[in-house]
Amino acid sequence: MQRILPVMTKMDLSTLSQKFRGCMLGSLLGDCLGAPYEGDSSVSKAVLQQYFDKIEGPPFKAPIKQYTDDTAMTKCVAESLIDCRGFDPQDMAKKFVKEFFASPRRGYGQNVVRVFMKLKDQKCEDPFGPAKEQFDGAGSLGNGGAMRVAPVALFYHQDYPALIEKARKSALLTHTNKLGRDGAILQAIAVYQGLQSIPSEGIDATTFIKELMNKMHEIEDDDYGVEMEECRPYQKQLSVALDLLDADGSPDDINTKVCDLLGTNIAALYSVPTAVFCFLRALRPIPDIETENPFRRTLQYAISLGGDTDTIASMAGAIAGAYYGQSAISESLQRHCEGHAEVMDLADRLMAACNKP
Ligand code: F2R
Ligand code: MG
Ligand code: MG
Repeated sequence: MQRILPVMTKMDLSTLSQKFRGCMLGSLLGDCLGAPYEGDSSVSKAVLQQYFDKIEGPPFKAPIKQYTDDTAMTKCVAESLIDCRGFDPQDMAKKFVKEFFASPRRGYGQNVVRVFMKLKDQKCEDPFGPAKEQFDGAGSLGNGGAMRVAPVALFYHQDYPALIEKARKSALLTHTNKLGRDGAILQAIAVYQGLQSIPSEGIDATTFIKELMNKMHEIEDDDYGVEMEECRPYQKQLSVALDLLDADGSPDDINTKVCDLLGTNIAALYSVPTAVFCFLRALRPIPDIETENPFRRTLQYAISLGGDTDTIASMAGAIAGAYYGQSAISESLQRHCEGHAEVMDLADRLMAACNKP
């Protein structure tokens, strides 16, 4: 495979720490700030502008925005990687179950709850078993594996083959359908690429997507064992994203195409490439989104598309945070999100754990 991005040179620890925190906070903020709009068909850019301005403005004291299943599960993934110094399926499954039964009203996917119940009944003896039975054996194609995968990408950022393998296995605890599982792998690779890239050097959006397509080519061809166009759904969606980044037309027309072609729903295939697109589109100004801050622009744009707003903003936020680092994330936005201090602490412990010999 031809490499487009330079191979990661060793980053100094303070930059890496900023990026770990940025990624975890980005994931949290996208979830908390996007959750109030989840399920809306579209969200007015003017309303969102006010919403973000108020939350970011120092005089405004709003109630804390609650996180949802996206963060509840991301925290479990991070805790498990830290406690076990790597991926341990049984431990991770136990943490999912404990978290769900302690706090079940976090807006979990309707069907994944059945996996937690079965896991609880069998005390996580066979952590991969219950997920295989979902949807009459077809497995879930939802974005639940992707929405929580960021800590895996952080933990294994020095070992790309392990990153892919552990992203796949962590998804299989709940999502065995190829689309659900490969969506998690794509999101993990996008976070990895964000982490590798240096903001002062900039990102070329085309290069970023082509690199993702190259990497997904290996994953998808491996899945199907044949070289067929229709067997590369994620590569196809990424090429749509590439076209949309350069598309001519009014902002409304382009947004309609983004929603129609890339999608904003709960399926991984119609939300993970959308999150990647949001991150890349927000590298430059977007009409009707008034902020100089490209991290905030990423979240505001992702939420404006409507649909699965918490999850798409959370995934886009994780990629953006891994790229820009914590210093790009307004403290006021952070303070308005439930669990921000805890998530930052998890980022620090995750980094310490993965750097231990
Ligand atoms: N559940 C939600 N949002 C619903 C509204 C929440 C509301 N705000 C509230 O508070 O009550 N959001 C969360 O769910 C998504 C992640 O879901 P996950 O973990 O993938 O769950 P699941 O159950 O496996 O799949 C979700 C749905 O996708 C459809 N589906 C999946 N696989 C399918 C298959 N093979 N065939 C047919 N349909 C399939 C089903 O409708 C599943 O219920 C995130 O958005 C998170 O925020
Ligand atoms: Mg959610
Ligand atoms: Mg959601």
